[in-house]
Amino acid sequence: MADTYDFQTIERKWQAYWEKERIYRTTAAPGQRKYYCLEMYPYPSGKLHMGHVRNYSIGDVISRLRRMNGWNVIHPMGWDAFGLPAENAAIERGIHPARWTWDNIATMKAQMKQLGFSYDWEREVATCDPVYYKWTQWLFLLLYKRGLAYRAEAAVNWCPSCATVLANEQVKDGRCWRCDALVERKQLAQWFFKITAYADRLLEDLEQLDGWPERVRVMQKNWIGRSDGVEIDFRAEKTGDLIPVFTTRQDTIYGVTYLVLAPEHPLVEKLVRGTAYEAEVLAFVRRMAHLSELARTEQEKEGVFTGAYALNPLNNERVPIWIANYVLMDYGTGAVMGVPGHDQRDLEFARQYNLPVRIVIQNESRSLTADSLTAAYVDDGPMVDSGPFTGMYSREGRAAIADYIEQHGYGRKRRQYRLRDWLVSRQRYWGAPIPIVYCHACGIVPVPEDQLPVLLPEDVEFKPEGPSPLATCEEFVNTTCPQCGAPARRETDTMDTFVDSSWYFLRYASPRDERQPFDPEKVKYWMPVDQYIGGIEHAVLHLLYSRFFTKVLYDAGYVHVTEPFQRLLTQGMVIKDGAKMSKSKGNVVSPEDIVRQYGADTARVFILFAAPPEKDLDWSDQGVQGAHRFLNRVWRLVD
Ligand code: ANZ
Ligand code: ZN
Repeated sequence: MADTYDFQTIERKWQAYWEKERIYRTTAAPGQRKYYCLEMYPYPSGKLHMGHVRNYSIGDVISRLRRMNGWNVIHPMGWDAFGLPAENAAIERGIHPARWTWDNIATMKAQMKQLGFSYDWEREVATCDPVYYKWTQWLFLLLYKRGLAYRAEAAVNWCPSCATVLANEQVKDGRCWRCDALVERKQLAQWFFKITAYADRLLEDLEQLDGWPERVRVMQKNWIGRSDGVEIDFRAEKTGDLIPVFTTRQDTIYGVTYLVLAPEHPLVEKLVRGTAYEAEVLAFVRRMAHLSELARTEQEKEGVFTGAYALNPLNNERVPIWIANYVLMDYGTGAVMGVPGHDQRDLEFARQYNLPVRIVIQNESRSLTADSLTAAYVDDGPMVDSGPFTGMYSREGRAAIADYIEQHGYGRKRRQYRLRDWLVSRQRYWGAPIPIVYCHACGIVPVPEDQLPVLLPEDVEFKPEGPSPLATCEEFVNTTCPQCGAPARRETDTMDTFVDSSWYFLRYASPRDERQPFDPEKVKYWMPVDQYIGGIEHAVLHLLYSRFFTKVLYDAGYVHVTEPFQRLLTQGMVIKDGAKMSKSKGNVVSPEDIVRQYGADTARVFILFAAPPEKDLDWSDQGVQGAHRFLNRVWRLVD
């Protein structure tokens, strides 16, 4: 009897057998209970890292258990294959993005097979494959037809290092999610998906998702950021223009001591035109125009007085109008009422510029005075110095003042969201071309469905700077208008790769279908995903976008579910020496080495037993050896 088992021979033998017998192949079997186990597909970056191994080991063990319990389990895998790194490889090393991507896919697929994951490889998809992105383009057209895709000029997030725009969800603390560069603001015409039309449903349906971690639900809720408040019409004293402000704290209206407009507010120019304040105000506006939202709101509060005044509709009081960095144009109305007694940002601003502070809500346990106030009092309490509302409790005051304002025509109740429409165009080559043509006579013309896919031309030039290779590829750009036949130009932006991943879980149901994105009958059998497993970093990106797409497809009658993922497991990180295992930290343990030295089962057993799946896992070489010894003991016992 040997005392260590020959894992190499065993693994090779059985993996070959599984492949030959196609034992992980699944087919829809109406009547048999199904289980859809899905792990987030990887970006084909080159090699699997330990984070992948953990994610996929968890999914694999769930799939295997379900199969053993008699469920018809679909367990597919694919590739999130469009994206910038491929393009950078082309620029830096002269390898075509397609070549680079497909090579990486081959390597990573071989690694997955070595690890013994039980995927049905016959369902494999790669989003960069024309047979896949044809349907991504079809979905773009579906959204366009339904009024959910539109082109607009807007101040957008621009990553100077990736040389492309980003969606709001892709800006983390003012930086690019991919490369960490500071994001700038630019005024550009771009394509958007109207995810805001689904804000209420995306919010309300979170309640059904009781198989999701509470943390992710809270993150989505905050990201959608619904708030109920009032828009109150102040009036500019000289020009007579209405200045609506959005507030959730109308109970503090008697505490307003100034008004603040965002630097881009359309009234700013008119208010200062021809006055002594004009030059200084416009200089401030110009300076702010270049700063990102983060740079503006995280910096010290800064502003200038416009010289103009506005009237508070409730008490006719005259308050100065300022502009400041901390008010954003794209939230609410781009104007706020300054209440330094009860809003911290306003208090900081008021102290800086010597604006009056007024207490209109009292702290019941400790009486507040305006002069000694060091932190704004933001809680509820009895209202003071508030005209006819004095003595009311602020919570009731909010409702009473909102009604009063509507009754007197001083404003209106309003629901406001933080969520913005999803910016989906990217000025890059390696993505699905947006299927749109611009014609002089017809304007924006969608490419007819029977002309899909709009193929990415292969023979283009990759340069480190300047416009995307598509924009300079004449054969691609020049086309004819599908409507009138006149010479026309193609859209040269490609789609955000998050569009590709917003529907891949549906494509797995019928991955080779050439007539439709997915077979509704198959989707009916397999969907929803019963268990989804992936990283928390997608809490408001992929997971929100996929929910949005599913709802659109539901409304269009293509799917029967309104939510794609029944249960979600967000696995913890793999940590080594106190830091996340990553190339940049130089603390990487390669899955290949572990497999070579100890075998796939050791790698998987260690990863599954070293920590509960949701918790971070501390990598330990002794732990790996321990797992290996344990497997040997099992083997000896059975042998
Ligand atoms: C007066 C006030 C008094 C406020 C007070 C708060 C406390 P949420 O809950 O996130 O919707 N606000 C409105 N528009 C803004 C903008 N464009 N840029 C920056 N701040 C803006 O927040 C609503 C509150 O955010 C509003 O209520 C407004 O400040 C501010 F004691 O109005 B409040
Ligand atoms: Zn970037």
